This record gives sequence, C-alpha cells and structure tokens, in this order.
Amino acid sequence: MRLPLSLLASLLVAAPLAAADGRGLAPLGPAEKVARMPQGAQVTCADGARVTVSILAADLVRVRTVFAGQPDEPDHSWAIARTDWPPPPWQLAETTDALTLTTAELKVVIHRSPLRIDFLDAATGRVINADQRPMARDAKTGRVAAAKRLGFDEHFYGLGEKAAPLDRRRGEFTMWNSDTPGYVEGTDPIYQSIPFYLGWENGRAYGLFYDNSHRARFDLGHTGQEAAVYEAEGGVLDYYFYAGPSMKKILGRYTELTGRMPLPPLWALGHQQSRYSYYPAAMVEEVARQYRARDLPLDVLYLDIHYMDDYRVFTWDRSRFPDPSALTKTLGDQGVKLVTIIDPGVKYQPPTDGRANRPGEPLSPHPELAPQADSYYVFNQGLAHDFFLRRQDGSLHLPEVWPGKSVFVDFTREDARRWWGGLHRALTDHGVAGIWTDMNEPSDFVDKSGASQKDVVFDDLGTHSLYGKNRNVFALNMARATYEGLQRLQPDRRPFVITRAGYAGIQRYSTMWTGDNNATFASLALNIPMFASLGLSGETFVGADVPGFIGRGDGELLARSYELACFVPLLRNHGAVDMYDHEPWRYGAPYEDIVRKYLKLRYRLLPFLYTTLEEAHRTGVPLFRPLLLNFQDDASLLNLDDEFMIGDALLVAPVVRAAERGREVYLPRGRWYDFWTAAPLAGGTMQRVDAPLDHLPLYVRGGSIVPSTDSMNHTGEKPWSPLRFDVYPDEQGNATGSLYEDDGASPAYLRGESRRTAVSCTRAGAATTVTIAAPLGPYRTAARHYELTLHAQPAGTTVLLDGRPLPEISSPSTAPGWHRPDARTVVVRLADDGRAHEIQFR
Ligand code: NBV
Repeated sequence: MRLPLSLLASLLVAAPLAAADGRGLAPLGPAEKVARMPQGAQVTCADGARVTVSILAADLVRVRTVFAGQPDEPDHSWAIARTDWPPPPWQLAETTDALTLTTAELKVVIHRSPLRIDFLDAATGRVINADQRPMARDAKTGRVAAAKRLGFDEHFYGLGEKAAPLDRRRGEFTMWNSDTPGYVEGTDPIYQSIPFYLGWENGRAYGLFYDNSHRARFDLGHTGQEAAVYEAEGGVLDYYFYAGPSMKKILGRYTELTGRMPLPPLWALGHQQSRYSYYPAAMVEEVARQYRARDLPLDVLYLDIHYMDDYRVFTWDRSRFPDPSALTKTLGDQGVKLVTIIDPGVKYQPPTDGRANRPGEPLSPHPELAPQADSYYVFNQGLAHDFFLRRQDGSLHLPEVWPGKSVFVDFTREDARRWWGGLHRALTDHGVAGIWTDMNEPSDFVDKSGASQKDVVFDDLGTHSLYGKNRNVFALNMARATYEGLQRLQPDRRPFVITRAGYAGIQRYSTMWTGDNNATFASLALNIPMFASLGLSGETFVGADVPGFIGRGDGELLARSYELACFVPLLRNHGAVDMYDHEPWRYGAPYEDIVRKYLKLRYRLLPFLYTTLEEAHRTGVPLFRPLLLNFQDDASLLNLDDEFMIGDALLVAPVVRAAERGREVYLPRGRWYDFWTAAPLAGGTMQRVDAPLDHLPLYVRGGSIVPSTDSMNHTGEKPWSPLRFDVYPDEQGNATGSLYEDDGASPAYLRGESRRTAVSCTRAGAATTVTIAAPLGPYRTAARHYELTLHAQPAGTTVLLDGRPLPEISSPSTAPGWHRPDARTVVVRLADDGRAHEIQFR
C-alpha cells in the first residue's frame, strides 16, 4: 500500500523521538519529508535532522547528515579534488516503509522508521552494507556516529597509516595526527589520518570514506561483533559509499574523488640518503663522493634541520653552508639532487629594534643568506600579513618546537599558502630539488596531543573554525602550499614533496614516509602491512627510513631492509641524531655488497617501476600491493602480512625476521617463475624456500612481460638502452606487459608528452608470437635496441622477425639476431625503430 506523503508525514510527526543511549548519542528521528533533488534526495526527519543522499556515479553515493539542532557547515572539504559529478541515470521509488534510489549498480534503500540506510547490489539485490542502527549525535559534545552491520566473515583494509596488521577486523583506530617517535605495532594513532576503508566479504568489496577531519574513532569489531562503528568528535556526518565489488575499481573512484598522485620526477625513484643531520657542506660532498667511489647508486641527499640558521625556516647557516648554490652544483655534477627539510614552526622573533620588514618593503634579493639574529624576515612578513594562528582571545598561538617559542601559519588561507609557497625560493634559488615537510601533525614539544590548543582559530574559508576541526588537515594544507609554491617557482619541473603527516587527499601534493620507526626487525616486518594499507588508501609514493630511524640494528638488518626497500617507491636511508651512522658501507663489506646488489637491481628495474608508478598515477591502483588486491577472491590472502606485489607482475617475499635463512612463501594460483633462475613454479600452495642473507625470494607472475634496462648509479646517468622485455608466459603461453616513458622531469606528461609501448605474447600450437606494438604518444627516446627474452621456451630453432628469419648470433653481439643462453631461454635483439614488430618462435 502506498500512502500519500503528507499523510505519512503526519503519522511520523506523532512518532516519539528516540532517546539518547548511555553514551549520550541520540539517533536521528524517523523520515518525515522527502524532497527529490537533481542528484538524489533529501530526507527531513521528524526531529528536524536532514539526510542528503547524492548519487555521484552509479557506484558512488554520498550521505550527508546534519542533525537536529546542529549548525550546518559550508559544504567544503580540503580532501575533495572533484565536486562536479554529472548525475548518472537513477530512479527514486517510495513506499510507506522506505524510499529507494536505484542506479545501474546500486540500490540505496532508506528505511523510514527507524531511519536506516542499506546499500544493495542493483543486479542481485544482495545487501552489500547496511546501517546497524540509525546515525546518531550527542547534542552536548557534538559527537556524531554511524554503525554498519558487521558480517561474520567481513574483513577491513585501508585506514591509511596504521602500525597494525593488514586486516583491520577487530581493531580500534583513532584519527588524530600524532608525533609518535619509536612507534611499534599497536601504537595508535600515529602521524596520518585517512578515514577511508574497504570492506571485504566473500570476495566482494565496498568502500566507505567518512570525510570529517575531527578526531575520529573506528571500531571494526573491537568491542563487539554486531557493528563496524565510526564516531567523530564534531562536524557533520558526511560519508561516501563505493559499491565495488572490485577493490581496484573502488580505489579508482576514491582517488577520483580525493585526487591522484601526480608523477614525481624520475629521480624520486632513485636511492636517497639522509641523516639527522649532514653538515657542514664538505660532509655532504664527502657522502656523495663515497657513494660514487664505492659504486653504490645514489640520486638524492637530504639536509635535516641543522642546515638552517638556528632552526629558522627558509634560512641557511652560513658557517656550515657558506655557498648553498655551489654545493648543489657540486652534487649535481655527480648526478645527486639535494632535498631540504622545512618544519611548520616559524621562530617567534619580534625584531629587537623595530626593523621588521613590512609587506611590500624591498628585501635584499637573498634574505635567506643574511644574518637573522636581529630581524627574521619570515617572522616579520608573516606577522605583518597576520598569517599566524591565533587563539580565540586574539593572542598568538605559540607552540614550542626546534627554534623554541614558534608560530604556525594558517594554511587554510589561500594568501598564506601562496606566501609560504613563495618562501621556498630561499631553497630553489640555490638549486634545492625537493622539500621534506616534517613535524606537521603539527607537533608541539609542550603539548603533543593538542589538548591545550582547542581555542586556536583557523580562518577555514571565513568560518573561523577551531583546532579540533583543523589539526588533521594541517599537513594537507601545508603540503598544498609547498607543492603549489614549487609549481609556481619552477613551472617546468615536477614538484617533489615528502610529508610525515596527512589527511585523505594528501597524495595530490606529497609523497610520504612513515616517520620515526625503529631499526629493528619488528619495525621492518611492519613495513609490509603499512605500505600495503597506505596504497589501499590512495597513497602510492610511500616509504620508511631504512634501516630504521631510532637505533642502528646490525648488518643483517641493513641487508634485509634493502632487500625489501628495493621495491618500495620511496627508498631512503635515514637515521636519528645519534652516534650511529647508517650509510651502507658503515656495516662492513659483506653487507655493503648485498646493498649494492639490490640497489643495482632496483635501477635495472626502473622501466618496470616507472611504468607501474604511472599506472598508479592514472588509475589510483598502487604500485605496492597486498596480494589480495591482485587476487581478490583468494581468502588465504586476507591477512597475509609478509609478502607483497609490485604491480601485477612481481611478488616479493622478503625475510623480515632475524637469523632466518629460509621462509614459507605462498604463491597464489597459476604459473609463477623464480625471478633469479626463471624456473617455472606452480602456484596455489605454500612452499618452503631458502633465503641466505643475500637472497630475496622474488617471483614473477606467469603472464607478465617485465621491462628493464642496464643498471646505473643514478637515474640520469644514461638512457634506458638496451630496453629489455622479459616475457614470462602463463600456462596457456600468453603474456602481456607495457612500458611507459616520458622526460621524467617536467609536467609535459600531463599534456600527453609520453610514449607507451604495449607488448604481448600468444601461443598457437608450437608457435609463440611476441608483438611489440608501435609506441603510442609523441615522446621520443634516443636510438636504441630492444632485447627480448622469452622464458620457458622449449627447444625450437627458428626465430622470425616480421616474417623473415633472423640470424642466430653469439651473445653479447650488438647486431640484430637471436641466441639461446640456456635450454629454456631465447634472447632476441632488434632495433627500436618506433615501428611495430612481430617476433615468431618456432
Ligand atoms: O628533523 C629531525 C627529525 C627528522 O630527522 C625525522 O625524520 C623526523 O621524523 N624530526 C623528526 C624531528 C624530531 C626528531 C626527534
């Protein structure tokens, strides 16, 4: 029976309002009025609460609830990159009990009383996710809550940077950016807050992104098995539901909404060396010299806080770094870039003699090189513009950080972001190539948790909101200021920013590292679920201090750390300001040799890593993946924390425990290959493998074609020549792969200046054909050869190139031809002349 809306409304008004639970949370009232909107529906509840359900795409629905008596807020979030979503076809149907919004993929059923929302698969009617109880709010504290029914076999992934196992089921997690040096598994929260998770049940996934920057808590079956609970300490309850069922599709949509990682410069994939701190300049030059003398690859060196004049940001300590431009030139001549740290804390330094620089007053062209003891240009300018955060009583907010009493910039202000971005000229003018933003939780030595900072006011687009709403997005807005500043200062270069803290969307502006980890095997093991989860939360360019920030570890830890980190996007050796040196040669020759072996491997694989990185940039599917992302229906992978995949092709099973010289490796179904021997292996089982200290268990998935080149000592040393394709056929003899190339440095790739080469392999009867398609895109590479290696190729003596027999040659000939290095392998050499080629093996 259908009741007219007006009658229904009057019935509902009479319904008693639900009482608050024991913790003060009162559920919203039953639905009273429904208004159809261009993009969905708005439900007004009997108590005045308003629930807006918006269809953004057939598989993406937003639910935004403003509770009774709650002040509405402007509909704005720093996390969101895309707000314009042309509505897909959808229908609204109403019954007495519920209203239903249907798209091609989803049915959103809003039960009227009590008001609960279910998400169903439009095709099968299966319930994907459902409210366990109505959304609720505590009118006294402003706390808002949602509770979703918890499935018996439901598992959870994502939530960004957490020192926790991959599967978040049974966990409780807080979102509150926190400076937590020496964190261990279980420390929570740590530096970043990404309130987005994927739910998995019977091989199908959905996504939930609770976009609210207040301190929040997820209880995913920790205190009870009835509900997956979300609570935020304030703000509007605003979430996005992703239908899935594929995790890759959800990540695509999530990063469409919150933005994707722009491509960093190619050198960001190179090996990076840091220390707290390298100084003076001669020391920095010596580290670079050692790297070259020892034939160890290196692309980047870092300057930590001691390069500044008494910790004043955007200055140089001239006694340690008399000529920063000369330093970057010396390093640059050896192919090494310099990245400098910038903290948010600006030294609080009212000028001693009233010599403050006023806005518009001409400064010396390089104030960063001048003494600042009497008058500090950054403080003076920021104060004159009133860019620093203040408390509600109008006084400056004065946290204590490295320079002592300091001020923080209000990065929610566009003009303040522009100013801060422009200050990086003090570094880029001297050839600094990237910016490392630290301490941006923001950390305060006196009050790390922010408890005494509740009355700090942020402009927040003129709403003047308080600290509780803004702490978690502080780093996001600071990274934005930095990224956009670098873009303006160097429009022909891709910015490189690395951050410690972040919120959803941080991937648009910055790469990240996982802060002050420990130089222990436990910390090494934690890398895998941490990087995998960050990738499942939109963050691709991630890494950890190798071999650990706090303490030193031994040569064994160093070796195992590099074996793992060899495949991690950000590969940076860094350590604390203590007596331990961490450079690879500080542990003795056998360990240094192992590090060299894996660094050389990484540089050999640059074409593959860069191609996979570009895929992440384009699709939101990360480079570093838990196996579950590639084999979503394999329930044995739900909590596999000690293996990972790089793209679709490589499976890495590092040893992450001390003294182990072997381990169990699970290879999912299908054909695999041992990377080192190319021996074929059958998947679907657990196998015991040997792993002496210099050996990394590494596998290639059958069906992959992996591009690589000769190793080198920095990414700019030479072009990728020859360009190798290693073909690993699957059980049917087929394989596919591709190569992505561009100039590796400028933003021209965003205008299509790139080159993509597709390669495929098919078997028909006794013949195998490999096709290298004509490269797509205008980017040109220097003249070079392809070297194509077909693995698992049984005997056969004829190789045809484009239908014509190719001569057999002796290896290492440079002429076109083919040879067999062993009974299973054929290697073919041919010119890369920009045209398509077909190579037939018979
Ligand atoms: O700037 C010094 C350090 C830095 O080396 C480290 O990587 C950051 O995570 N920084 C923290 C400040 C505090 C160190 C105790």
